[in-house]
Amino acid sequence: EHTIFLKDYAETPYSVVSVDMDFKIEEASTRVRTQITFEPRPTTEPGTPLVLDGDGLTLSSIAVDGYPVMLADYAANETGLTLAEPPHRRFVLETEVHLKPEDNKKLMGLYRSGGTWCTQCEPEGFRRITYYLDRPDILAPFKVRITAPREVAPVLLSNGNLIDKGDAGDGLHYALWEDPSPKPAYLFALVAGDLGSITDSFTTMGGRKVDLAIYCTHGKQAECAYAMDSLKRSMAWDEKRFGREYDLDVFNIVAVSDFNFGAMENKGLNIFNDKLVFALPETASDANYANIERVIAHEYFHNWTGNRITCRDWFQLCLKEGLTVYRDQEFSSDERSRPVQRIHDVENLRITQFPEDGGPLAHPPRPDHYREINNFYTTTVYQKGSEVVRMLATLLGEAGFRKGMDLYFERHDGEATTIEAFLKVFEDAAGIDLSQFGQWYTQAGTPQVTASDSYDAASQTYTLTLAQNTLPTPNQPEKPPFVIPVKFGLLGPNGSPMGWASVRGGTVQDDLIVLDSESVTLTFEGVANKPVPSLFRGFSAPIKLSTSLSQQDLLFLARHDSDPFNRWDALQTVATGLMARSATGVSLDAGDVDALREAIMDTLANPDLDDAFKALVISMPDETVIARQIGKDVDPGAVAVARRNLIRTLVEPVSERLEAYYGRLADTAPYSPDARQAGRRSLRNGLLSLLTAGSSRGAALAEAQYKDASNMTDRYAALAISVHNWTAAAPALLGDFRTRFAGDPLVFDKWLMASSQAPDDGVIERMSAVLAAPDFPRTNPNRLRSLLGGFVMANPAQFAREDGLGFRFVTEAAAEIDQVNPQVAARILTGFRILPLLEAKRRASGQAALESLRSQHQLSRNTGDIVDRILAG
Ligand code: BAL
Ligand code: ZN
Repeated sequence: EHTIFLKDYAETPYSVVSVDMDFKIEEASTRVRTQITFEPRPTTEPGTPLVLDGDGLTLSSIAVDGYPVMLADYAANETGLTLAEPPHRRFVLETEVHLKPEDNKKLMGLYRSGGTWCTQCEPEGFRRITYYLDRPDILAPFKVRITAPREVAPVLLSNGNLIDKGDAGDGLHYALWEDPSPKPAYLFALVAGDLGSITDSFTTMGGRKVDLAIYCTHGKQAECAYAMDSLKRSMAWDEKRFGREYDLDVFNIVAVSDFNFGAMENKGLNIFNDKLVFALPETASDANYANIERVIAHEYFHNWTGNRITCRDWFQLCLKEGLTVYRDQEFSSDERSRPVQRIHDVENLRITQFPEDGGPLAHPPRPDHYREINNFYTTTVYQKGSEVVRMLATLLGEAGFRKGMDLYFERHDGEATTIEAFLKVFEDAAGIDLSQFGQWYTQAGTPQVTASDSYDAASQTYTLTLAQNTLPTPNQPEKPPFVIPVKFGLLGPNGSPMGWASVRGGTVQDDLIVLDSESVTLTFEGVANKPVPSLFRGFSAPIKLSTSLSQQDLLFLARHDSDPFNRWDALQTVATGLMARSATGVSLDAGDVDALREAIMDTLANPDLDDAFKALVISMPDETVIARQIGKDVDPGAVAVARRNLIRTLVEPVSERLEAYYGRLADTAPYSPDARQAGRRSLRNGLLSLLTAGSSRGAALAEAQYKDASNMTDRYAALAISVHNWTAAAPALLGDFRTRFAGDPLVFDKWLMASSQAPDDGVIERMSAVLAAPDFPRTNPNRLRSLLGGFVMANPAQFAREDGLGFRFVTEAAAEIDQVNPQVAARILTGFRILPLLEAKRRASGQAALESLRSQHQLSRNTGDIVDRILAG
């Protein structure tokens, strides 16, 4: 099948000067008339054909400069439209097509969600609306006229500013939108429907008043307030932190229920998956609030990093995504707690990206080939892409990084550009060479860094050796060394920072070592006592660290390190190590477990630490992280058991103290989603989780909390904990939750998610029944992802059951979904990337399930690509 290579990039022979679109929306179909002004490039030979993209379009009419084109002079098929010999000058191509949005269940292009007409064009949806040069390096100003029945679609929106509107007779009305900034087609958007809204405004630092609106289903307005608040804070933050001001008079957001992505940054008209807009304390959790804030910010920040400066081609996706994730992480850090945000982001990276990077779907943040670009909206492009930007900021320092960013905005505003151009601004701003650093963008795989050290008391020298190694990934057998920034410190015997007189063997600048060769040995002189090293503070690089630190050293760091991230990480490393050992049949030393318990209890008792941080410290390592630590021949069932057993052993002797603490944290103030209150709730729920897993009274506490909860955070936590531990009350609580919130689709997602996490052997049968129910909304991505995505990614013990039932349940469901929405099906199947990690029998049954999916079904390109890569890996 057709593979696209980065090396084949070439400009189109024609550029687009401007685009005028005219949509006539009717119940049954939508007529799209498009006038595109083209111009041959100076180097284009006369007679060069114009080849436009089109996907599933049927051409009704075609004209050039107002004259119909003869049948012999063009060809239209399933993939596009070719004009054999366009004029060798500026000309206008006019085409007309008719679309059936109602039938569009791929949710790419123009479709209907709950009666509302809406669009999703990134990456290649615009070609499902009209014939076009549908690639990100074609930038043009757009004018869009929408005509629709006033009754069904009183709201008519597109990108940019509204310049005209009025009555169009026959019960119709129209709106004319103009977007003056040249943009790629993937940022096009249109919305038409009967929607409610909330409005507000923001005055930019330059004094311009911007009208803000969030549109939603009638009656949902009150649920949009937090999103609006987040938007205004995002706009202010981008001015303050990056000097970036908004550029249009309006900023509109529309919430829709059927959406493939989380949200989309269309110029001036963001379209959101409603789960990332709607929030009320009774139906949304603290995590939902934090996510809404983050994604509202993310899409807003794209206005500069993505829209004004966009990507030359889709290989450069992380130019906008990695950078924008970095920006949203920084925003959340500034709005909430920086250490807590960092820990969350790293946990997420380890749970999602490390498995991708270490498995058959591994690819660099800037890939060099693809079969299906939709399969590259990955955690590697997004989250690892952000880590790469963060390393740049670490290497350059805050001021140096800002200087480079300023140059980026100045030099590339209005362009479609590349990773190379991005790196060049930092090279120019700081006068450094980033060619080796650039390998982070082009090489896949998580580097393993090994640290070993020794201390010589007689000479008071401390020697630290750091070595890096990266295992081969698909198509990349050799991995030259990366540039790895190592933020570090040395701790003295009483836990305070320790200095040194001089250092030999490599460059150390303040608290930063740059590891840019296979290994480096640093000799620190004038070190008075044997230190404990704290390495990769703040997780200064996306690597896996192995050290020779004893459990005692790690727990020492957990108590004393001045870096909160490493305090957390040290404890997690100890817990992960114990669980991994126990899962592979090693019996644990009681003293080791006692020491871990003591460190946890000391952390909980520490008045200097905030609740959100303590909550992270007591949240035990994810099963995926433990499995990765084991590395091969994993039995996920044994991992789950080992995890549960260790928690039980940790909790039993201290359950009364934990329960008392849990009681003291009961909320007193009315609900607010702020970080402090949310932190308190997460600590309380963390304690509940420990108690339920490890004490006889936990199940009853969870049941009581479920019943008494006054907000979704506490109710859902109690439900999820009960299900995860499959307490006696769990089935009844699931039943209650479903009926209590019947009719709220976003809460139904929570129910699906919780249900899919059940550890008991009945879980697959129950999920099959839910999926097979005639009223299950089988075309809605959120519902499918909650049920199947939740199962595949977060219930490894049942997904990877020895009898293969979990695998087959997922492949059979995916085969059906693939007929309707290939993007969703492909995404769910990425869960099979764990196969190489599993013990032989499970691995074989997972492979068999994929083989049979491939041989028995005509798979979409999306799904075929994922299945082929996993089986080849
Ligand atoms: N551009 C697709 C959705 C997002 O990353 O914002
Ligand atoms: Zn994005």
